[in-house]
Amino acid sequence: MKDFKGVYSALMTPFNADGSVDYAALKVLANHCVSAGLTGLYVGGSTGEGFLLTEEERMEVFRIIGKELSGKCNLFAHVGAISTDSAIRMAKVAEESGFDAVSAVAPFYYAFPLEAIKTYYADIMHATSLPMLMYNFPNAGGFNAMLDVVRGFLEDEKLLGIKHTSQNLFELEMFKHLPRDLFVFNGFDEMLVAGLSMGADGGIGSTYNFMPHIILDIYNKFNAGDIRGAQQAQDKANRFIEAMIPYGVFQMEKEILKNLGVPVGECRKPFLPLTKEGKDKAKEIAQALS
Ligand code: MN9
Repeated sequence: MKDFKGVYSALMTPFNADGSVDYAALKVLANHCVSAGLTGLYVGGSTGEGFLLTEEERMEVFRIIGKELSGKCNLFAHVGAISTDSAIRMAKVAEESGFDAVSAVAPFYYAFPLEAIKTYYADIMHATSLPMLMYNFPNAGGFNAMLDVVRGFLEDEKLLGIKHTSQNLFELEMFKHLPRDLFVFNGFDEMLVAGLSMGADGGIGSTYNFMPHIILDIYNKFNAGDIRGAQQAQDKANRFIEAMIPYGVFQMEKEILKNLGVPVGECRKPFLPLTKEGKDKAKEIAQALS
């Protein structure tokens, strides 16, 4: 099994002014993340506005990223959907495009029972040759029992690990200490040092798009045993994140990238456009970063 340890940007999806996906900017942003030294990309997830794209757009994003970067960095394709068949169609495109693994949130909206959710994962995992990184994000889908799902797949070679987007770091540690070595990634950027210290193998995050150097600093210092240094780098990252939250994290990330010379357009509706104060704050953050 390939070593997936490391730090991955939850890649944003750039849009043109008319609202269509800007595939040219997508390539630029992906290369910007990889050339900064990140381990790879997590494509089409929450940050990628995956649920605001059509299935065909999600597939096209995989094709373009695969063609551009397959074999050059680690690539995760988020194929999660309410419909198992839709997730499988996207997983097949991710496989054809050269991705290393698929990932999926639990199906949401209908409050499916645990057995249905386990079957959803089994169906996706066995539809392609790619391993599965289960995406645990209880705040978004309301599903709180990913540990029970994972326990049902401990014998299954296709289970790769978990993307843990939750403040519950006791649970992160429990994923890490199952009787099977799984890759566990920290999902809330503002808690990366804490996640690493509870055993995470790395992180996947949205702010990695615009501050990869600070994230790498946290990760490298932590791994070198410089915990104080890692905390200081985390503190630096967190002052930016704290300033962004009131205006909308994704809208701010896109505006910061624009100010850094990597234009990616705005977020898709129903995300609101950034206010004037948000734009000013984004400019300030970009200046502080350059
Ligand atoms: O993919 C992102 N999760 C969500 C990870 O946006 C739900 C994080 O990177 C957050 O955006 C970030 C700010 O809270 O930690």
